[in-house]
Amino acid sequence: MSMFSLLSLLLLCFINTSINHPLDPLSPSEINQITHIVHNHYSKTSTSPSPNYTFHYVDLEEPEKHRVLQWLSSNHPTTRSTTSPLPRLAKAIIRANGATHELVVDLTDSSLISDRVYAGHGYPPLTIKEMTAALELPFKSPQFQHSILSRGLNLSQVSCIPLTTGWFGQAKTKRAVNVVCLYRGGTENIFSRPIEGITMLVDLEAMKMTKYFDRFKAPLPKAEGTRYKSSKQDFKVISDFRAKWAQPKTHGFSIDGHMVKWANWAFHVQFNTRAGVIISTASIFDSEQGKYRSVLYRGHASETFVPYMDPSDGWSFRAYLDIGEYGFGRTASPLEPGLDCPGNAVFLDGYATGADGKPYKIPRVICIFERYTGHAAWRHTESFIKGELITEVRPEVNLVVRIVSTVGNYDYIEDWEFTQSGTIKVGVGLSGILQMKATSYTNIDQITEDVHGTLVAHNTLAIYHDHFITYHLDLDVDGNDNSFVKSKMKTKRVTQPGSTPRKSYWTVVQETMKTEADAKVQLSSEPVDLLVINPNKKTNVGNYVGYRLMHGLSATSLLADDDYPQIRAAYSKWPLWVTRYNQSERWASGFYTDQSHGDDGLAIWSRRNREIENKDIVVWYTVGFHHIPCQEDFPVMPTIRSGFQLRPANFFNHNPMLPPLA
Ligand SMILES: *[C@@H]1O[C@H](CO)[C@@H](O)[C@H](O)[C@H]1NC(C)=O
Ligand SMILES: *[C@@H]1O[C@H](CO)[C@@H](O)[C@H](O)[C@H]1NC(C)=O
Ligand SMILES: *[C@@H]1O[C@H](CO)[C@@H](O)[C@H](O)[C@H]1NC(C)=O
Ligand SMILES: [Cu+2]
Repeated sequence: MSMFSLLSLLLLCFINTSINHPLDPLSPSEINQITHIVHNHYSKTSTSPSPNYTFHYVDLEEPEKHRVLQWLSSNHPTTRSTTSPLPRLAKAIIRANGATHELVVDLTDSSLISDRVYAGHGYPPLTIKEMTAALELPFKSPQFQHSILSRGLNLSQVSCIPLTTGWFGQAKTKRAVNVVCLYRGGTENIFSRPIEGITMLVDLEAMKMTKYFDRFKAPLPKAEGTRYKSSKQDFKVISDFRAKWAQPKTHGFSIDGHMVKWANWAFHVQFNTRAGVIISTASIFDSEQGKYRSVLYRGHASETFVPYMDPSDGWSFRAYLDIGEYGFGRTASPLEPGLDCPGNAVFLDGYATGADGKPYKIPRVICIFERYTGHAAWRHTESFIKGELITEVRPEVNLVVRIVSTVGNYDYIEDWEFTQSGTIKVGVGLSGILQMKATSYTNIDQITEDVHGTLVAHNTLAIYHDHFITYHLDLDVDGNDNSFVKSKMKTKRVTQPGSTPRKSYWTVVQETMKTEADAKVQLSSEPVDLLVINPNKKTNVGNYVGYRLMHGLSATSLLADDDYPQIRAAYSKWPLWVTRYNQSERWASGFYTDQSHGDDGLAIWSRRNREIENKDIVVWYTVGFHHIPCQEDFPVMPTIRSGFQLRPANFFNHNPMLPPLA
């Protein structure tokens, strides 16, 4: 046996022995197995030989949290041993004969556990297959052909896009999608050339165009000045950058299956078709206690709400719940090595399920790399010691887990960044192309009405809108039972004159939130420190161990409470909520988001007003942007970033980057 094959054999053994974490995403063979179970079930119960059903959603049905934690404690990253395997279940949402079926299957013995018809409001996400089919319909429509020709346009240059319809108070809804069209004609920037005035409604069950509107004509914005595709000249810059961002060949983290270990951190990374990336069972090694301590049981983007502010025909329905309607994972694209992530990043593939139940791969969908931030992790210069000048600096190197989801025109760059000081920084960058509306205006001097946007180029309005990205943060700070504490800083006046030359100071007034209703927080100008503490654990000097939530841009929705998009995303009026842990409460706008009526979701769950003190709790934080477009956002947007941090606050006895106290 040659050295090479011996090595590859060893490598194979290593791969085979990697632990299957109970939260590992479904593998392609498991997806095939699910499809097989479902197919067997329906071929038994249906008389039709050709199965008439489509897969809209397939996901792991996670084991209960306490069982995952049990598994974790006996399969510790440092001391792995075998325990009895946990059940491996999956959930499939199927549409069959006009009904939504929820199926749960057991992958260990290939059996069907249940098949329940969902009778509530809302629908599962649209399949790529049906969206593609819907976009073919205009080209077969004589009305559409006429509309295009009457605008003097070439049908071969038209691209259409599927836009979810939302819900506007109808008692009964049908699965449908709005189709609007854009023009290429010399540019790849189709979103900058909307063919205004035409909107089509496609019934997705019948796969028929049921409504056709050609309301008005507006000039087609020009192709000039809209291109962003790299030219030969740019290629040199890009390849130079690629070479420079190669970073060292070696890196300081290890990945075993989906478990990542880096510095003092250990966590699980999961690709998910709905959330994009999910970080689970994140714990940090405490060198003083000689053990891993839990921080975050699970964290992921739960929903995004993107309402546009143009109430006119063809635009009023544009208020998207991207994660529930399209999925942050399904819209994620392969990352570019050396450009999206450094050359030495580790790339993970993701697997999704097609409408036909077949698995398909999204290659390089997640990347993991060390970021040399250029900041100091800590430093000090000491010059007040006679005869000595001490300078100690520790450069900051963090670990980043990245995914990019492109939902139509917008690109969301999501980072989960771990620091050696125990912080988890969650960042979201927005780039891509604005949603634009064609107009006859070429200069704002001509405009006397409210056009609901900014004129960013001749004949081109970029409509006002918001981005609310809501995160599900199931913190387990050093254990399950936690409390949410608001610390307010209050200005105090000195009451005893003469005791001090000072007139005022501030002090901290802590308030522990008792119920869910208490824990809806507005982040106004009033300073507030937001803490999740474990009231059952104290540091060496008696402080409760905790993690602090440091917020970034926290804009909240300005729509009226009774406006339909707002009803469906009612939670967006507060940037921060805390709820009692419940395994099925994960999606802020409810599980069935397409055409939802707002009767499921964070705002509804919170109304139960459960107790949250010293309980297993979940924090929901929304990164919010009001977007008033400007000309620099055209033709492609420079990235705008925000996010938040989960930072230890009395979690450790001292700076965790220093060795244990002597
Ligand atoms: C397939 O399902 C659709 C509705 O989802 C129904 O209209 C159609 O009749 C079904 N076809 C067969 C062959 O069962
Ligand atoms: C329409 O576009 C096609 C493909 O680019 C081209 O061959 C054709 O000449 C165009 N027709 C007109 C009328 O511009
Ligand atoms: C968990 O949440 C679901 C959905 O909100 C609800 O139906 C169920 O009653 C909850 N379970 C408990 C134990 O509260
Ligand atoms: Cu925007």
